[in-house]
Amino acid sequence: MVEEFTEDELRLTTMDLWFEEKLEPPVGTTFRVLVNKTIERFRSEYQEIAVLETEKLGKMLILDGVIMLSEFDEFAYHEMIVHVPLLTHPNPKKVLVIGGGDGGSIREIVKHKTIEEVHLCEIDPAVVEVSKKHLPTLSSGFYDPRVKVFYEDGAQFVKNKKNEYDIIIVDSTDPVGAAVVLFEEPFYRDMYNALKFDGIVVSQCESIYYHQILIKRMLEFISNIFELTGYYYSLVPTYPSGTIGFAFCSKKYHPLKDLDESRISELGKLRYYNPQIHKASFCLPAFIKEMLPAHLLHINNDLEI
Ligand code: SPD
Repeated sequence: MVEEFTEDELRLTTMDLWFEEKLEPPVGTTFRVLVNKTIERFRSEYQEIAVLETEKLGKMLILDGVIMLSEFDEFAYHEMIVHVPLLTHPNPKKVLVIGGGDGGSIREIVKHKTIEEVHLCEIDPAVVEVSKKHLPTLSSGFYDPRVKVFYEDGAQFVKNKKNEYDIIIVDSTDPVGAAVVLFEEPFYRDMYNALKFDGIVVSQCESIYYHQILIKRMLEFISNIFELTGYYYSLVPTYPSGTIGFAFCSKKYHPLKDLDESRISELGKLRYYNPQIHKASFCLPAFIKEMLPAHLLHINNDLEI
């Protein structure tokens, strides 16, 4: 928390705000929202962090000018990145989250009664601090006694872990700067080794509209490492293109065949996830199935609904 912004810079964000997120050149996307108040804006050791109070979308967390979440639709991201793998695994006890310093994924994980231990490895302590201070609906899970937070580089953290986790969730930013390694093959090999014999990784894997090259490259190396691979997505309007997807990487369990619907009742009221959306989220549009060879999508190819 070192760099303060001038009055002029702050004024820019107090009336209304246009975000322009740079995607694969030459595409950018612009998102407009009326901002009532800039609650925080500062530069941490790793990035510029902003928390805004908006007119229609609740509070928003912005890292380096990229929307991480809005209170309006974050449930559609966090419920899907968490409950799809946790209800596929028959008995998830120990989960690691890489990134996810806002706490949204942790909040969903601790709803599961089977969970004994949750590790969160976040590189930037300032994200956790800001969330605890200003985003209580996301950060509530940090106070659960099963949760332990590590402030380390996620890629280095998993290198030292062997046969330890039932599930790893990669709740990352986009592949820029320190997060680039989280989209590379060595990290997935290390996560494979950090999992128990029947473990699952689910990772943030961008937009089927804007990131097809990235998705194809990742599924190619993931399918050489994991026994079962697939791709599913959620609808999150404040992200570019309104969708965001996840790579499902599993040693044993299949999200369409091993889903345990009986445990959903223990999660309380959810806003996006249900068993139908769990299965339907693996249905891919024709243009994506054409772009991704069938052998990269073991899971999606087994879809029968
Ligand atoms: N394009 C932004 C993607 C951000 C995904 N991660 C968000 C973190 C929320 N816990």
